[in-house]
Amino acid sequence: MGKNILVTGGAGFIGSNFIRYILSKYPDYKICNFDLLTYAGNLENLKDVEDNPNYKFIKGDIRDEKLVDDIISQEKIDLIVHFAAESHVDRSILNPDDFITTNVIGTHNLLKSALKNGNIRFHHISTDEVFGSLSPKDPAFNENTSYDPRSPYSASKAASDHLVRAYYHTFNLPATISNCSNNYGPFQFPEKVIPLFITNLLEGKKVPLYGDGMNVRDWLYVEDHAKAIDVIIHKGKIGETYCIGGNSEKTNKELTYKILALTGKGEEMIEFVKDRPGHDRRYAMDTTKIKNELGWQPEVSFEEGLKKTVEWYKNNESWWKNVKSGEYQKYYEANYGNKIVKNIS
Ligand code: NAD
Ligand code: TDX
Repeated sequence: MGKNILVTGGAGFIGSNFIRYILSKYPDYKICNFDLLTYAGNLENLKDVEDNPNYKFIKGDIRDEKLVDDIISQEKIDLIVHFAAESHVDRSILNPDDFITTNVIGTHNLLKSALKNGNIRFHHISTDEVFGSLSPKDPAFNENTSYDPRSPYSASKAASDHLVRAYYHTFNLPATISNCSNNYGPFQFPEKVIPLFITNLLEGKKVPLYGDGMNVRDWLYVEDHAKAIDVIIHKGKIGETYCIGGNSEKTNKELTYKILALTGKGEEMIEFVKDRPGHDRRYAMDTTKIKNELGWQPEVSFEEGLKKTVEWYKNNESWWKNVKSGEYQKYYEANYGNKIVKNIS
């Protein structure tokens, strides 16, 4: 039997890659993409699927409780995959308000509506950042690591994770959570370090490396994340959390040198800048549980993924130039405004 999936935040980086993956793998699944189109939402990310009869886009805000409820009931949704969030740490330092309303209250609206409309299966997309910061020799985070968020972004994501668990334990909502490490790949907004550095270098600009450049992140190619979510929504155990990661820890300096090599630039393009306040030193994920219980592991190595990503940005200059100039925000008006299938009152 096919599924009728509500994807929130599907016009963003990971959500759009997930939608493309699911539509091509499951021809009998329907996807309703519900997204506010904030600065991070871009319908150009889904140009190739917008005419697919199994795909529908609805513009709206997960903070709008009535709209969320109307869509979930009218679209006869039987699975919610919840990506929508404010996702950039630096923005959460400058202005945390939207992080609290979208990530916490928006998630709560979805949970309430999932419960009310027949206890709908709910998968919540979260991050490794909820676990805090590791020292160089600490063991990697796993599903039993205590929460210790340290930025407004990670604190808001932690709060949303707690609410999902509360709805499972208190109301038996059939929910799962995944906490994933840093993603990279096509269609990532060039505020995040990898696309920012690639596009800066392609434009002949310097790259701003924070602090001493020795902070460590674990990198996962975005399609591997989509595959992990696919196994969790099909085989994951209700009430469980799964840690997802690339087993690929790199210092930011190491990462920068790799990007310099792939773009043919030298180290004079690095500019060391003031550190991010509260900058988490290291993230790392232990992915034993999802590997042993669900048979998932990353397929794309960091070297291969980064090479593909640099190639993608080289070949899709108009996409990122539109994003950097702000032009992309006109795409919805020009191409999509009258294509919304249903107006929800
Ligand atoms: P993104 O910023 O690229 O996309 C977020 C999407 O959510 C955008 O399309 C935006 O328009 C939409 N959105 C924001 N506020 C909304 C609202 N109030 N109502 C409806 N839609 C709204 O983010 P991403 O990098 O694709 O991340 C997706 C999810 O994955 C987030 O929950 C994030 O916390 C999580 N995550 C991201 C990473 C990463 O490395 N990018 C890693 C682990 C987890
Ligand atoms: O200009 C920069 N210079 C720099 O040195 C930027 C934007 C970042 N950095 C550093 C900070 C981090 O150590 O690079 C590292 C990665 O930074 P981001 O791309 O901002 O990602 P991060 O803060 O690690 O958070 C990301 O991973 C987990 C996503 O943005 C989150 O949504 C996700 O939950």
